[in-house]
Amino acid sequence: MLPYSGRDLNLSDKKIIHSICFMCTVRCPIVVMVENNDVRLIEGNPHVSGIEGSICARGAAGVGLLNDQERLKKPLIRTGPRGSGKWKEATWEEALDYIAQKINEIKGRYGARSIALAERAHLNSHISKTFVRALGSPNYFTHDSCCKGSLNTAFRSLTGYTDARVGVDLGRTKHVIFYGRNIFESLELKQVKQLVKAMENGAKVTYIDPRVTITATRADKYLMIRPGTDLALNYALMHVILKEKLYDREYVRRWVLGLERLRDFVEPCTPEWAEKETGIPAYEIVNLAREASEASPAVIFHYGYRSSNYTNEIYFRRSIIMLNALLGSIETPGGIFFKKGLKDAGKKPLRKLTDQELPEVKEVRCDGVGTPEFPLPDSSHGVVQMLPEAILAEDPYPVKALIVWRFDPLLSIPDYEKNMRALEKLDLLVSIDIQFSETAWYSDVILPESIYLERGDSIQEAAGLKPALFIRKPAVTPRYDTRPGWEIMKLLAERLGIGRYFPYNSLEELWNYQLEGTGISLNDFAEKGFVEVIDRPIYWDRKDGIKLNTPSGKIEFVSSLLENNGFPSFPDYEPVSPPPPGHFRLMVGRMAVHTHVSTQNNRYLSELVPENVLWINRQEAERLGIKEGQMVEVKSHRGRGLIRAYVTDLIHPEAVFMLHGFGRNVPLQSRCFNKGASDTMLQENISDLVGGSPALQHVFVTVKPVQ
Ligand SMILES: Nc1nc2c(c(=O)[nH]1)N[C@H]1C(S)=C(S)[C@@H](COP(=O)(O)OP(=O)(O)OC[C@H]3O[C@@H](n4cnc5c(=O)[nH]c(N)nc54)[C@H](O)[C@@H]3O)O[C@H]1N2
Ligand SMILES: Nc1nc2c(c(=O)[nH]1)N[C@H]1C(S)=C(S)[C@@H](COP(=O)(O)OP(=O)(O)OC[C@H]3O[C@@H](n4cnc5c(=O)[nH]c(N)nc54)[C@H](O)[C@@H]3O)O[C@H]1N2
Ligand code: SF4
Ligand SMILES: [Mo]
Repeated sequence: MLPYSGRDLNLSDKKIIHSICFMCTVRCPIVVMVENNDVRLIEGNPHVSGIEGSICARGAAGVGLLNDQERLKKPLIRTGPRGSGKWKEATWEEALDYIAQKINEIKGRYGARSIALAERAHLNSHISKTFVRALGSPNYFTHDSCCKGSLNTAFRSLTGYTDARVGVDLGRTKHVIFYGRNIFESLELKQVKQLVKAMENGAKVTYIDPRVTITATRADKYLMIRPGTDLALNYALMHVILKEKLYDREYVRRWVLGLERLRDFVEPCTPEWAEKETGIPAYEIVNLAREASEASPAVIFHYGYRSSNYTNEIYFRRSIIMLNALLGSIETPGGIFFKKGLKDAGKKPLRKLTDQELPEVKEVRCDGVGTPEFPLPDSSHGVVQMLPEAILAEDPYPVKALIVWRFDPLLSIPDYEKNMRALEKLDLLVSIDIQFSETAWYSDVILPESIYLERGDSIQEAAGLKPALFIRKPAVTPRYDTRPGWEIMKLLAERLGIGRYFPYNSLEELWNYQLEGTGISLNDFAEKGFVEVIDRPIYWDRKDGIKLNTPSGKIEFVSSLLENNGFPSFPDYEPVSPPPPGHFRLMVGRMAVHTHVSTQNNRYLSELVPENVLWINRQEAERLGIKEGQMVEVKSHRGRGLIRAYVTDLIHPEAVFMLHGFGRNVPLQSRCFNKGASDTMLQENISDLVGGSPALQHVFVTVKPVQ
């Protein structure tokens, strides 16, 4: 008997396909049950340890995407003004020829550097990177900066590795401290399951957030913090840990550079000082430091996922990683670990198109990353929220063509109005999407990609304690005139004279290209949909074998990356300013049944959560005469929105909160059109200029009842 819960489905012509979910980027392994070329059920891959059949609501709702009449069905070329919704249906040849001709014109006039591509990093990113390099442009962008750019830089400044190289061993932890890492709503399925297991085994959870989230309600200890003051809390925790000698002296002596500088720096940061800043009682701070150290080294100060809240984000994220280092929890079971790839398991890594010899691109990036003014953000991702600024200012040069692939910059870069002005300056805007994103709606050409259930993608090398390979396979044939992205890129490249960098003619050829020399073949995926390359976790020896990638070979509290580029390792603490009278800080986030800006029009998910609401503290609401469920106007100096109030005691009085992704303007997305308000319309495009993330929660708003 098959171990699938769908086994009892009475399917004639039954097929079970192992694949990878793409309702969000977490990429959980799934099985898709197919009957007569239609998807009947999707569930988690039961063979994968830590997943064991689980799927989240969004993963199951992938079924709703497949036969959706509001999907993109054919290539479209715009015929009316931007946003007028006037399109001409085109063949693939017409649409691709049109784009190639425009790109060639723009290249001739402004140079290859004026062509940019922005995408949500995905399994085919080695293909899009190759495309941009082969064209001769430096301007390849991912979403990374908007999500976790400052965390990436923080990790590089301490360990020499990006955050992508790091994981948390929640399953074996004894105590985990989350700072607004709302793990039970902003999901990573495997991690949620690991955490639940650890909690059943007695692990403690401390949750810190100005808002009582679902994760807060599951925690052993919830601490309501004043928005934007977590750094003060961490400095006080370090103060207590150092003063009471709670740190792991042997580990710190071997692996940490700069303890004395830290000690001097946090000396004045007493728990009483932090209490005034954060609103968390001093005794709670002392207790937390002591309890965390009792659990060490199986303790995790969770460094977060989205790290794009405030302008000092890099220093906050650094402080979290330093707390782990002080308690010796880096590279240990139940703590934080460095992910190992195929190479660490003694195998040859997957081959990427970017391994080819590609033309060297010497131009500076249009976002300034890599120049002395903006040296630290990761140039392999760029800083995408600087793109609208660069387009508008034509500084350092004009950017005239933008291709977006699986990314919606209009909604995912703060300040909608400014983004719109930037897009209007482009001579060519192309969206590769599966539905009318907000950006697609204003594009010149829309290329419809087949959805993940209809297509395969490049094989995934999943690094971890036990590296493994996963594969996304088509489960059904495409419903409409759509194509997979890897094919779209190749077809476009051929028209631009760079086809030779895409040496595949089919999905199988692409897969075999990747697998070459690894000793692994496509057949190895047949039974379970993945290939394990090792059966035991790989840890580096904590006594002497941690391969840190910093110049000193240590965890650099005093950071050569920062200081060699003119930034301090320990800048003076600057308090975030409280909102001016009559204003609130606008906080944003996600919840369990929606993905960013992708799922608001999904037929099942839009039924579950059709709009967003504005969380507002009860006393503040009463003062403003706002009643539960009433429509309110939220206004910032950048824009406004109308939304229903959710009046509650469960949020700090300085803040209001809304889900990201609502307040949509595309009429052809009828299930979410005009529902709720958009955070992007209210936010200001301000960044952490050291780490690279936008400060999405920098903005203050007013709230008033409507009518
Ligand atoms: N204002 C504001 N901005 C934010 C955030 C916020 O909270 N507020 N959050 C930030 C964070 S953490 C992140 S990660 C980013 C995410 O930013 P985005 O990547 O822009 O958001 P997503 O919703 O993940 O996906 C964007 C687009 O991908 C399309 N898509 C989905 N599946 C496919 C597919 O298979 N193929 C193709 N071609 N397209 C597909 C969707 O239809 C959607 O239009 O946004 C960041 N920006
Ligand atoms: N269901 C679902 N799951 C997802 C995603 C999704 O779209 N949907 N997206 C994935 C992605 S790309 C990301 S980046 C992650 C995001 O995962 P998280 O970073 O865990 O989640 P967010 O929803 O962005 O929520 C941020 C939380 O921070 C709190 N917060 C705001 N200000 C402060 C502050 O000053 N201090 C503290 N301590 N807390 C504060 C907010 O109240 C909110 O609860 O989720 C991932 N998982
Ligand atoms: S968390 Fe949910 S939506 Fe995201 S990949 Fe996993 S099952 Fe799919
Ligand atoms: Mo994210």
